[in-house]
Amino acid sequence: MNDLDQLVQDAQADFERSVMPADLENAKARYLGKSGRLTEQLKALGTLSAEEKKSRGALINSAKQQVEAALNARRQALADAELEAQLKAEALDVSLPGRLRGTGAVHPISRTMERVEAIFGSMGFDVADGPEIETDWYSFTALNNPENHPARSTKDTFYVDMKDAEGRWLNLRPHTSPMQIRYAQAHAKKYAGEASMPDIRVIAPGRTYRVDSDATHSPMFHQVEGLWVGENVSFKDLKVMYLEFIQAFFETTELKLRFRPSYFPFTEPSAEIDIMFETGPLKGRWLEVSGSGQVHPQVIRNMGLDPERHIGFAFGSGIDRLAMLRYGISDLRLFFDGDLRFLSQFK
Ligand code: 2NM
Repeated sequence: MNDLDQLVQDAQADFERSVMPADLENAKARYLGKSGRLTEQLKALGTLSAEEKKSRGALINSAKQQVEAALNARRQALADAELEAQLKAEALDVSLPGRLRGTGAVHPISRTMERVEAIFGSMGFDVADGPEIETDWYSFTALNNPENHPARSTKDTFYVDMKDAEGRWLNLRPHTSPMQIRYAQAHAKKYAGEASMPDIRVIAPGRTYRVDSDATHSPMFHQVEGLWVGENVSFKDLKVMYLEFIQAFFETTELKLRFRPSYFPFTEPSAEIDIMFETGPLKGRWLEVSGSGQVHPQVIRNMGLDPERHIGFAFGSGIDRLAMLRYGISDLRLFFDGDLRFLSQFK
């Protein structure tokens, strides 16, 4: 084998060994670069006679063409391999089933709220909602709370850094009663001067706020309050109506209701409502589910009504507690943690 054949063979082997494009370019330089082996051969031509130059030149040219051909072939092979790898990495199997978008669910508190609204709706109650940031008058004064009542303190109630028209700090409503007052006022105004007024029958569900936080208290919680005021509404109506509600809510008639004397500034007399299941996992224990009472004459007056003529009752229940009882949940905080392992059980 002559020296040029050997050179071509070396170049071909060198190129073949190059795996990365940069290796190949380095290999190329060893043959075709400024001081590459082929270039050196061409430079050496200068020392030959014209006759020898011609024949040797032809041989070198042929070798150069073979080296360049090998180089181009290898370049193409590397480019092909790279494209192949890229296509493989980006492979898309169009026959795979699509990824489904997860279906959401209504939060258990919202579901409970909707349930409560549907039941009271079926009994002729309107549903009212309104501001969560309230004035001192609606949250406390209208509800017959004395000036120095502890509920007004910052230990119990959240305040907003803004004052109302009377110069008193706005609060995050600690109950939905302000909405009952607003609703009753609007109703009284609408029928003012008329010979008679239809009964006020309304529930106010919604978010409420108190400075309190543990397994059974959340600083933001949910309440539903109910109000029924007319010319001939009695405690008996409250009892019948609440029994109807609680039986519908828990989908059982196998429970007992108990009214236990209590105190609220806005009702007189006042009572706690307890229930006891006669069957099921909660069987045999009295459970407090609501506060209630006959609306205090001063509160009736604050609604814009005459307590000599209008009388009624009100109640307030914790929606979160009703939801806990209904779904068997022991820690209230689960409702507000946003943990999908908990929430997706309510689909
Ligand atoms: C309760 C307990 C008893 C109540 C009173 C009123 C209003 F607007 F008539 F004054 N609304 N809700 C009430 C009565 C709330 O919650 C424990």
